[in-house]
Amino acid sequence: MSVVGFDIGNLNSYIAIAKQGGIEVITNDYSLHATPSCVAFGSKTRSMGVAARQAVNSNFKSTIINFKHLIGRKFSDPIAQRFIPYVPCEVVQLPDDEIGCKVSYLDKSEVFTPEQVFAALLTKLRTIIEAGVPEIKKVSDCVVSVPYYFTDAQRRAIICAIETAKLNPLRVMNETTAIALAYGIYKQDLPEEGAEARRVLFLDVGHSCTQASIAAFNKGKLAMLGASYDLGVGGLWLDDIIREHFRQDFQKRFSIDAKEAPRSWLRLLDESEKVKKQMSANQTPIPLNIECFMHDKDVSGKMQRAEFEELAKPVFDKLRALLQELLAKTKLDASKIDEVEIVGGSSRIPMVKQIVRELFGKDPKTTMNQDEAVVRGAAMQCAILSPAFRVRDFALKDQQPYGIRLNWGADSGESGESEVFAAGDEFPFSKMLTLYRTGPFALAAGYSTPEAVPHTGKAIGSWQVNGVQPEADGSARKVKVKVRVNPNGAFSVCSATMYEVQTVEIKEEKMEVDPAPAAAADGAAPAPAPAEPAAPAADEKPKTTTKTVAIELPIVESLPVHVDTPRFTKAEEDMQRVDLLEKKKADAKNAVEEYVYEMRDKLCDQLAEYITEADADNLRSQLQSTEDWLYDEGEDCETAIYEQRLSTLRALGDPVCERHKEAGQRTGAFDRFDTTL
Ligand code: ATP
Ligand code: MG
Ligand code: K
Repeated sequence: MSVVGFDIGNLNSYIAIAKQGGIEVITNDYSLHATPSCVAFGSKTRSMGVAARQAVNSNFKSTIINFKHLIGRKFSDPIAQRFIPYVPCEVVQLPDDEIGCKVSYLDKSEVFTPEQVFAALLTKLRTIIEAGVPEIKKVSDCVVSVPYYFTDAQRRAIICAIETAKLNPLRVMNETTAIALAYGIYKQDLPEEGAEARRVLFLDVGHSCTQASIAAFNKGKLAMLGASYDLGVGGLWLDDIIREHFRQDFQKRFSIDAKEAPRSWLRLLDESEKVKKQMSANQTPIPLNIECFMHDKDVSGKMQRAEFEELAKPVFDKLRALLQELLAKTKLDASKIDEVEIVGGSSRIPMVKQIVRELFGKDPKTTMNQDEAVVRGAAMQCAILSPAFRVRDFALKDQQPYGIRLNWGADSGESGESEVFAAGDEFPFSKMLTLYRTGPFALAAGYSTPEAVPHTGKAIGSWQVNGVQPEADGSARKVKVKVRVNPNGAFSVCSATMYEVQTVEIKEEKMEVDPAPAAAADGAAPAPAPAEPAAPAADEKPKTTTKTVAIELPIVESLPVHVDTPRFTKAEEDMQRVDLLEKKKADAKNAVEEYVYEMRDKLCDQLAEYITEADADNLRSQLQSTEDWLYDEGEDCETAIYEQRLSTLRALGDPVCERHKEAGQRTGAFDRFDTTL
């Protein structure tokens, strides 16, 4: 059983697992905690994470980064459009305005949706765990975090991606809430229940976005009080500002426009990021040098913190504004905030700390691991939900980012509309709604304040409720509709119940008939035939009464999200098969290579006295020809051919090794014999 948390950042992803001793953030195949959120396709296989990101320059057109905000969005969505220029491969508009990442894979042009790309990255993360954590053979149960402002469509698209990667999402959790949970669960000094809560503001300054939230803590519980965000504040936008500065600088000094060459343009963004990071620790000018940048020209430049802060002022102003917005939203004065904890890679920037000091009159705290706070919270949530773990009780009250309105048309009764959930309402939560209808009807859900939702999809979905019939006299019938925001933050109409009043004969004088629907005596859900008029008995008139029977109505759901999980799953399986075959081949080739080098060394050394000169010459020449072959036609062969090569060499070499080993064992035996004497 796996208890895993994933934080898929726009730049870097993190994995944490729960162990009996606590939460552990694990390292990847390159011994790093951060795995770049990068997926690349190639002519033989695909690669994800570090390998994919390192090879971006040579595989530019088939590499995907910055895709987090493309998931669950339409191509024409302004936010999708804002991120598309930062995706190296071509991003195309598919039918229905869907987004496609066009790459070359297995020497064919292929298009993958952002959900598929996300699934590929998750597949990589799961392999990292399965290959690196001995006690986890197979990852299934997990919690994946998302920005708190993600809409219904985005959350559903993320779930599709998780399922495509054959993982079981115990929950899709808000990043803000994950940070608060990671903060609160181990704190021993939280105010007692009933005492004034400790209010902590968490500021997560990431790569693509910044989120701020306030949570109230008491012993054993936390409640989210509010959150704000800005998709224009983050490391990427700062890198972009630095890059633009160097672009103009290079135009003047080197007469080149870096924007004209996509590879150079991306390289300059990466170099700008390096300069930015160094400026966080130094006030002195930071040099930038790139050899062979464009048109064979070397370029150089420099930047200093003060200059950067001036250029990036618009971004820092937005950071101030989002913090002020949060205080206004929660109606809390800065003095009411007990602590400000800063996390996220960009919280290392001195100006971020300065802004916190300026607004809150105190130093920000950095007691949490800046890079791991989100993933630790996600893994902790998974532990709480998993039957495999006993976690101390900790109650968590999360908030919905948007109000949700439900409306119904005039087709079978009066039309109407109601705000079923308000922004800031607690979730998960269910509510009941009573309608009077004469026939089937449709319900449509959308956001109460569409302008506050950073998504072009303002419709959440529609639900057709069938099976409604009018009362015998043609009047409308009472229908109760249950609506719910589930633990993943997704809305749905989850049930509709019609009530039918039936006349029934009283068989036993004393029997009480409970008219409450939930207590319907027979407990049968399907509609029984309307009670027939009671047949008059021979001597006395039978007594009748009425009872209400609850009838579950069939609902047809239609959502604006077009994710084809079965098709994605099939494609993902096929790609995994190719990856696996390719890996086997690479392993087989490696084995041949290793054997060649190992035997060559040993022949000059420990094996020399166990082989005749002539045999050694023969083996050496076989090793040489195999090595030549590996660099020539053996560069890329079927697995079986490598295996064949290896066994040919082994037929010559292994007996020598065997003789050497036996000799060693003989001496070993004597040694032991000697010491026991
Ligand atoms: P997001 O939260 O937007 O999805 P993410 O979680 O991948 O993205 P983080 O890992 O929190 O983002 O932060 C990455 C950003 O932090 C990058 O832009 C990186 O350049 C920046 N960063 C990391 N270290 C420093 C530093 N020392 N100084 C300035 N910026 C830094
Ligand atoms: Mg992040
Ligand atoms: K548990």
